[in-house]
Amino acid sequence: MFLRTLRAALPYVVLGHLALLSSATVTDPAALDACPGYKAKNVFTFGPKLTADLVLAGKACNVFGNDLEKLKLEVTYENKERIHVKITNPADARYEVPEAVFPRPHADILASPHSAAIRFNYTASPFSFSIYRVSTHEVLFSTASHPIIFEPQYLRVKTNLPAEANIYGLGEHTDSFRLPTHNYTRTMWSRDAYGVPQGSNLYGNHPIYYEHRTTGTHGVFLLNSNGMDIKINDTEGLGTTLEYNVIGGVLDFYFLAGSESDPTEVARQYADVAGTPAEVPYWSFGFHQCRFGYQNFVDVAGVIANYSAAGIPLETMWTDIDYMYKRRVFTLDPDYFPLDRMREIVDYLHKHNQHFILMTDPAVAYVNDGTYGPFDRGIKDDIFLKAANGSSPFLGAVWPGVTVFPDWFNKKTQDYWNNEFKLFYNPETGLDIDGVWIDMNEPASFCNYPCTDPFAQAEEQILPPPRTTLPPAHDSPIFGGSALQKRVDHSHDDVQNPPYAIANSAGTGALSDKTAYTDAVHANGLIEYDTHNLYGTMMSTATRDAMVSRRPGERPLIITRSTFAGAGSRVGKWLGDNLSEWAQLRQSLSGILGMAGVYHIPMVGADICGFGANTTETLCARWAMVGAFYPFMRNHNGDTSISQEFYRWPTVAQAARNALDIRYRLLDYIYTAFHTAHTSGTPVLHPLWYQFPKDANTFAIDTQFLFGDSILVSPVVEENVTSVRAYYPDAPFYDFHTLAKTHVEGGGFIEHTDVNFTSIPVSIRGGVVLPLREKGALTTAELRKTDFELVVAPAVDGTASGSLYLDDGISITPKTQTNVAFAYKKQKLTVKGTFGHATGVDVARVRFLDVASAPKSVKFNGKTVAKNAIAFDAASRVLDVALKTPFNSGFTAEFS
Ligand SMILES: *[C@@H]1O[C@H](CO)[C@@H](O)[C@H](O)[C@H]1NC(C)=O
Ligand SMILES: *[C@@H]1O[C@H](CO)[C@@H](O)[C@H](O)[C@H]1NC(C)=O
Ligand SMILES: *[C@@H]1O[C@H](CO)[C@@H](O)[C@H](O)[C@H]1NC(C)=O
Ligand SMILES: *[C@@H]1O[C@H](CO)[C@@H](O)[C@H](O)[C@H]1NC(C)=O
Ligand SMILES: *[C@@H]1O[C@H](CO)[C@@H](O)[C@H](O)[C@H]1NC(C)=O
Ligand SMILES: *[C@@H]1O[C@H](CO)[C@@H](O)[C@H](O)[C@H]1NC(C)=O
Ligand SMILES: *[C@@H]1O[C@H](CO)[C@@H](O)[C@H](O)[C@H]1NC(C)=O
Ligand SMILES: *[C@@H]1O[C@H](CO)[C@@H](O)[C@H](O)[C@H]1NC(C)=O
Ligand SMILES: CC(=O)N[C@H]1CO[C@H](CO)[C@@H](O)[C@@H]1O
Repeated sequence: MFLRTLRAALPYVVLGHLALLSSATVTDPAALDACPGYKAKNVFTFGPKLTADLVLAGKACNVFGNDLEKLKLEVTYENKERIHVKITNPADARYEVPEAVFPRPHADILASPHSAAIRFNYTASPFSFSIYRVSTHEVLFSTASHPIIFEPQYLRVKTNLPAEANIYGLGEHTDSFRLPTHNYTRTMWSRDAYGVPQGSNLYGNHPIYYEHRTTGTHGVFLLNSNGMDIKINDTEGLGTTLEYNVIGGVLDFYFLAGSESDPTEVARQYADVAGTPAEVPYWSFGFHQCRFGYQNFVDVAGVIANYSAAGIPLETMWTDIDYMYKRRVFTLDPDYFPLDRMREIVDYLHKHNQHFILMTDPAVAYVNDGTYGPFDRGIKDDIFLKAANGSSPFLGAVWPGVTVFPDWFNKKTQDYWNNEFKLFYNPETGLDIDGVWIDMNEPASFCNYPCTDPFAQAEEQILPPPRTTLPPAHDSPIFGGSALQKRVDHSHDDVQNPPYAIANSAGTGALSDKTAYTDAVHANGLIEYDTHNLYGTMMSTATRDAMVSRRPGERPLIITRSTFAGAGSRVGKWLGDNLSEWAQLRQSLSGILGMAGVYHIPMVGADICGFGANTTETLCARWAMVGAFYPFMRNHNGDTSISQEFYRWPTVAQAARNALDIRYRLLDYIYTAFHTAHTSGTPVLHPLWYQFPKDANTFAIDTQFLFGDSILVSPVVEENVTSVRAYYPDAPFYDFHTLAKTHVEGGGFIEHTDVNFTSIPVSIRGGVVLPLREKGALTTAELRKTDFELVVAPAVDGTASGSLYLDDGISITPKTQTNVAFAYKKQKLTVKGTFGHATGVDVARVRFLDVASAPKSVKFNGKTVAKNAIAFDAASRVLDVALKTPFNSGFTAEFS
C-alpha cells in the first residue's frame, strides 16, 4: 500500500507543498517503516557525551513534507539515572520549549557512562537507537526497524514495547490509568473540553510515561510543546509499539532509569526534570464549595451560612464568573455582586477562619471606549497576543464577547498582571482573595473556525449572556446579619493546517478552532503553533507571581485548568468540566492518579458531584466520600444544574461529615506527603502497584488507590450498589475505623458488603505509623488545635515507620519547622525529631494494632504506664495507651 500511495503521490510532490500525502492516506504503519531513515556518521564519544551527524539514508519518503537531509544527534549521560537524547536540525533553528517556561534540569554529567543504570546503544546504518537497563540487560526503548522521520512539520519516533505493556501517563486524559495498548491515540493539544470525553485531547499536556514491568519501572519524557499524536498499538506479527507523531519542534528525550524494585524512584527522577510540586497552604486541604450560577451576593452568603448550620466543615467559598460585570475579568457586577457587600462576605469568612477564592480568566474583554481599565492598560502597555501580521491584537470570542489575550511571553505582561491583581484584589479597597482559580487558559475561545469576524460570532452566540434573575436589593440582609532563544522561521510551513493532522477533538479539528490562532504572534516572535500548549502554564506562573507580590512570602493556592509538564511546581489543577455521571466519578480516579502520581501536580481534584448535568442524591453522596480523598476537594456545579451543596440532602450531608472527618484527621499526614513531594519528588498519591510492584494484579487497578503511601481507599463507584470488590495485595491492612486486621495471604479480593451511602471502605497499609488528629473540626484552624494520636500499624515483620512535618502552614520559607520520625520495632515505638514549630497540642494516645494479647506492662519513656491509661481489645487486637503528653519532644512507648 505504501508503494502504491507513494507512486501516486510522487508527481504531485514535485509540484509542491500542497499536494503532499494527506494524513488520511498514510495509515499503514508499514508505510512509514519503509522510509529510509538516517545513517549515523562522524560519531564521537567523549566520556558521557556522544554526538553524531544523521544523514538521510536513501530516497526521501517525504510523507508530510520534505525529509531533512541532515540532523544532529547529541546524547548526554546527565547522571546515573538519566540519559538525554536530542535530535535537531543543525542548519536552521527550530522551535524548542523556551528555558524560561521549562528550565532544563540540573545535570551532573557523569564522568563515565559505565556507572550508569541505563545505557544508550545504537546501530549506525540504518540509524536506530535503544536504551537498555544495565543490571537486567532489558531493552526499555528501541527504534529498531522503525526509521526516524524528520520533516519540517512532521517528526516520527517509534519504539517497540513488550506485549501488553503497562504504560501510565501521557496525560491529560480520562482513559484508564493503565493505558490501552490496542489501536490507541493520545493527542497533545490543549483544548476546552466540556464533558471531557474519553479518548480525546483535553486541557493539558504531559508527554511523560512510566512503563512498569515486574523487573523494574522506567520513564520516557519527550520535551516538546507542539501538537502531537502518540499512538500505542499492537499489530499482529509486528508486536506492540509506541509512536510519536509530532508536528514541530525537536526530538528532545529524557530517559529515566527508575529502579528495579521501587516504582516511586522514577517519579523522583521525573521530578528532577520537571520540578517537584509546590507546597500549598495548610488551609487549602479543607473543603471548598463552588458553583457556576450563584446568582448574587445573597446567594453566596446563604451557602456559607447553610454549611455552618448543617455542621459541615466549609473552609473556602468560591465564586465562578457570575460575579463579573458583563463577564469581564477584574470587575464586579455593581447590582448583583456589589463591592461593599462582597467585602462584607470576605470579612465574615476571614473572621471565621475561612477563605475566599474567585475565578480569573485570561481573556480580557475588547472594550475600546475608555471605560475598562484592564483593556486600556493592556493596550497602552502593548501586552496582548498579536494577530499574524504582528501589528494588532489577536481577537477571539470568550464569555464577555470579543476579547484579547495577555501574551505571557511579553516581558511587560508580568507587571501588567501584578498591577491588575493589586488593583482588583486589593485588601483595602477591593476583594481580599486567598487563592486564585484560573480557567479557560488553553486558551479557550468560543469563536468557531474560521474566526474571521469575532464581533459577528460574539453577537450570534449572545456573549456576554444576559442575567436571568433580577438583582437583590443592595441592602439585603446576609448572615442573619520570558525570553526567546532564537527566531524560528515558519515561512515555509502551513501552521493553520499542517500536512499531518493531529487528532484534535476541538470543533472542526483545525488547530486554531476554539482557541487562539496558531499564527498569532508573541512578543518574542514565537507563534502559537509552537507555544499553544504552554499558555495555561505561563498564565499559572504569572498568576503565582502576582499573588506572591500581593502577599509576599505566602504560599498561594492557584488552581488552573490547562497545564504543561512542570506546572505542578507552581500551581494545582482541577480536572475540568465533568458531568454528574457515575462514569465520570470513576474516571476522576485515573485522572487524579495521573496528575498526583505521575505528572507531579498533586493539588488536584475533580468537580465533586459533577459540574454539568444534574447529580442525584446517591451519586453526590458517593462522590463526596471519594472526593474527600482528592488532594484538592471542591464541590463545583454548573449554572443550569440543580443545587448540590452537601447540605441539600440528609444522606449527602452525613456522607460528607463522615468522610470529612476522616480527611481532616489525616490532614497532617497528607500535608507531610506534600512536603515530602516538594522536597524529594515522591508522589502524594500512589496507585497500588507503586507499593506492590511485583503483584501483576495491581497493574490495571485504578478505582482503588493509596492516599499518601499508606491509606488504601476502595470506593463504591457504581450506581445502586452497596458493595465493592476490593483488591488487597499480600500484606496486612487495617480497617480505618475498627483498626482490625485483614490479610489475604498471597493477595486477593474482599467483597465489602453493606457499604451504605454514608460510608467508604478505607484501610491502613501495614508498615506505617500514622499521625492522626484525634477528631475532625469545622475549619483547619480549629483542627490545628486538636491533639494528635498515633496509630501503629505493623507490617508482616512487625515493624512500622512514618513521619510528620509541620510548619506555620502558609510561609513559602517557614521560619520554624517540625520534623518527626516514627519508628516501631520489637513492640517499641520511638519518636524522634526536631520541634522547631510549636505544635501547641498533645499526643493524646498511641494505638498499637495487631497486638496478640493483653500486655504485662506498658512503658512511656521507660516508666511504667498506669493501668487505667491502658485498654486492650482482644477482638480487634488493639492496644490503646492514653498518654496526654505535650507534643514538643521525642519519646518512646513500648509494651511487653
Ligand atoms: C548494541 O547494539 C548492537 C547493534 O544492534 C548489538 O549488536 C549489541 O548487542 C547491543 N549491545 C547491547 C549491550 O545491547
Ligand atoms: C481504531 O480506532 C479508530 C478510532 O476509534 C476506529 O475508527 C478504527 O476502526 C479502529 N481500528 C482498528 C483496527 O481497531
Ligand atoms: C493500529 O494498527 C491497525 C492495524 O495495522 C491500524 O489499522 C490502526 O489504524 C492502528 N491504530 C493506531 C492508533 O495507530
Ligand atoms: C439556605 O437554607 C435555607 C433554609 O433551609 C433555604 O431557604 C435557602 O434557600 C438556603 N440557601 C442557600 C443558598 O442554600
Ligand atoms: C492585521 O491583522 C488583523 C487581523 O487579521 C487585521 O484586523 C488588521 O487590520 C491587520 N493590520 C494591518 C496593519 O494589516
Ligand atoms: C436539571 O434539572 C432541572 C430542574 O429539574 C431541569 O430544568 C434541567 O433541565 C435539568 N438538566 C439536565 C441537564 O437534565
Ligand atoms: C438505579 O436505580 C434507579 C431506580 O430504580 C434506576 O432508574 C437506574 O436505572 C438504576 N441504575 C443502574 C445503573 O442500574
Ligand atoms: C453505615 O455504615 C457504617 C459503617 O458500617 C455504620 O457505622 C453506619 O451506622 C451505617 N449507617 C446507616 C445509616 O446505616
Ligand atoms: C468528563 C470528564 O471526565 N471531565 C473531567 C471531569 O472529571 C473527570 C472525572 O470526574 C476528569 O477526569 C475529567 O477531566
